[in-house]
Amino acid sequence: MSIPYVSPQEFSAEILRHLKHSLGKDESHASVYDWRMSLSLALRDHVVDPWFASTRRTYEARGKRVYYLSMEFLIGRLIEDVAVNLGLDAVAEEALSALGQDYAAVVANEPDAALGNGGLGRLAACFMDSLSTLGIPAYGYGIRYEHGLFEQHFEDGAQMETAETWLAQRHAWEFERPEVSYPINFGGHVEEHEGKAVWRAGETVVASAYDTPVVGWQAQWANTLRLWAAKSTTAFDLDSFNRGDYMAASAPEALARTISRVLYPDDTTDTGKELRLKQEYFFTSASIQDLLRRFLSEGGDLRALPDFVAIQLNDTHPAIAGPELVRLLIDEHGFEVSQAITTARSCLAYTNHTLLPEALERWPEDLFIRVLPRHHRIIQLIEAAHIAATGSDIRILEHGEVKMGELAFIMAHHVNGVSALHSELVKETVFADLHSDYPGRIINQTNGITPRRWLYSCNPPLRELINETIGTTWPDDLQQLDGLSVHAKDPAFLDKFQAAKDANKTRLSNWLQARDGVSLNPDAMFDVQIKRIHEYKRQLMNLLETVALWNEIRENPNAGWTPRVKIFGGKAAPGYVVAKQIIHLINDAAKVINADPATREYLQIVYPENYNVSMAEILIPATDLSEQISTAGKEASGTGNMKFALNGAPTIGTLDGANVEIRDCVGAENFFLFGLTAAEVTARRAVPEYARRAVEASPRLARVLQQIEGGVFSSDDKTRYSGLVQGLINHDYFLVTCDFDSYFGTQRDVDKAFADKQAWTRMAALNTARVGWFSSDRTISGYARDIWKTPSLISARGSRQDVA
Ligand code: CJB
Repeated sequence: MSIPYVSPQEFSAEILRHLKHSLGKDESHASVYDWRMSLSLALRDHVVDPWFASTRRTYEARGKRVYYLSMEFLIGRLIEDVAVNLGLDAVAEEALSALGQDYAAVVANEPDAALGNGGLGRLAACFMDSLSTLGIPAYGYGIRYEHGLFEQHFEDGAQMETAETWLAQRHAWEFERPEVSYPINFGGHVEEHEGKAVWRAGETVVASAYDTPVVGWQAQWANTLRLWAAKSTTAFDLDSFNRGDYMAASAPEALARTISRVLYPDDTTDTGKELRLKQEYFFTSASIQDLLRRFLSEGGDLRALPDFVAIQLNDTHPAIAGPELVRLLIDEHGFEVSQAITTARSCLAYTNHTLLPEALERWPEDLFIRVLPRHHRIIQLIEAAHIAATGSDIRILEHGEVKMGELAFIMAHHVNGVSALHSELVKETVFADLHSDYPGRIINQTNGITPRRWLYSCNPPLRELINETIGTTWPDDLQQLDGLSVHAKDPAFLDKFQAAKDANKTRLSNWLQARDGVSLNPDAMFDVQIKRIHEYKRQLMNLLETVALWNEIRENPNAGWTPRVKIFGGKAAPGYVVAKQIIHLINDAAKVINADPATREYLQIVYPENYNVSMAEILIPATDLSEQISTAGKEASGTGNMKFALNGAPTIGTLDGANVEIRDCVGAENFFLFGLTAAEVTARRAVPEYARRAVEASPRLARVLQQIEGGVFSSDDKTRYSGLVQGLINHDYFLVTCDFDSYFGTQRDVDKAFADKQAWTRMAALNTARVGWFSSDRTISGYARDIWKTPSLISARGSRQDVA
């Protein structure tokens, strides 16, 4: 399907039509919000035709659909994303300018849809973009949280959280589907009637659908992101109202809505909370009911379900999909137990995103029975079938817990890790026994990122340079970037590459100046670590290195230091005490170090509040050095690492997650490697007092720790960081102390490399040229080929394959 041409004049008229008829505003009274809504609605209009055409084609094809179940979709803003995929980005900008509006300001008025915590949620959003770009019929299923990830503020350097309110305004992109709703049951008990189980639920809420079309590159295809909102079966209790009890009158609605009210803000450890289990079951059950209804409405025979339905579980959060599908097949469609389990398994696949033991969900069995009594019985049947088939020792129900990792694994036909190293570690560690029970089930699909958002949209100067150098067909065939490699020898090309980077650095500087009143030295190296704050991601090690560098610059101010701006960004889970201390320490250190006239020229720390997807889009293109410094074996993949490399920022990093594959692609000479390997990390942990020994062996580190512990950065509360420092010396599970010297030394190699401007730019350009493989189009093609067996319904750009 080709995109119909729309002139800027026509598009202006469409915006004005929405301003008048959808917003009810006169031009002379329109606010930036009104313009933003009108622009969004005008763009959305153009998505509808490709969306309908894709749906029609999917029905005609009678093929398989992918259902991507995810608790999180970290979407960010959509205006530019949609405009770019429709090919209307320049037109939209011109149209708004002609109406006297500042396009950038209108775009920036859109709140981020922050329905996710971090990498896992952002991956789901990139996957939606790629599924549409590749023309694979797919639905994303998730929760329409009223409040997305909290907003972060700093008070005297400490993180404070306030509720995020993206839905306080109308969400421009969605279509409410009041007719698409399903009852979701909780609690109660299970009765037996003539050998048949009957679940008498204690409580029922309604899942109500909201659809957002997701249009792919050049509008060749559009899929649906269907998010569920929880509503009450009885909207209002009139009896209570008539008695004057107004609170009780609205209680049913308020209680039901609690389920989709707020995103849990902890990305790894929030298990054991009843509401979280209810959220998981709520959206999973609604999604399974919905896909079954669709299948049956097309006249499908449920025994053939796996030929038409591929359900991907994004982590264990939707792992209840297995028992739920089995329950529906047995209780509502008369399947035998073993037939139901086999059928369900043939539909289901599970992606593991972490080896952190605390992230593998486990529910107290009594809580689980209370909330999902029928599913508990089904899980017993699944476990029995698994033991009968394999003779395995592995249980799903054990020590009074329901283990969702084991459940997801046993009910999936494939389990995938998210980088080559991670997938191997999945086989060797968390799922070693199940791997031997089911050899071949674990496979790898290395993560990827959408180049439309993470290069084309967020980095206009580099986009234009690439277009003029290798042509314009790279955004859906990212390996074409390899064509830049030959130009990396050409000084004229490198000058332009550097000019693009400088323009992005200026844009970031202006943005920070306007937002926070912070000025940056544009000649300094922008050294950036942005991600959730976690001990394993080792923001603390970065800070310790910064303090050590500060010490050394003070002592030897004329040693020709490479100026650096250390930029941090990220949120800590509100209950994660150590992570919040690390944030506080970074801010405290920033205050002291930034005020030091002796080092100001060379070292600055910046930590903008409330890091989110939109901030990443400004920071990443402006970055010179990408910090990917997790303890080896702990970061499953990382995806920020890919975004930085793609935007021409070499990495300083460990051999962890996808860093390993990035380094293989860009070449060891274009990557700053340091630190222990995953195997060495394991070995080091067996050495008694390894942290204390590391500190004793490093006077540089010992001094920094003394400074922090002694209150150099916390003169108002000198003992504020004693727990943090003692924790490092006595435990240091993430081996900050052991990797510190290697990290510090490698940073000095970075200093030297950065000083040779042209060599650095060459390295940066080669990073861009060589990471085309990390497109999420490649990742999704891998899932489609190895797991889902779903063909693309687009044959080539500009025309769709005739599959009818
Ligand atoms: N990840 O963001 C999360 N949340 C979790 O609960 C578990 C893992 C991250 O997923 C990303 C996407 O696969 C990975 O790149 C990242 O390493 C991992 O921490």
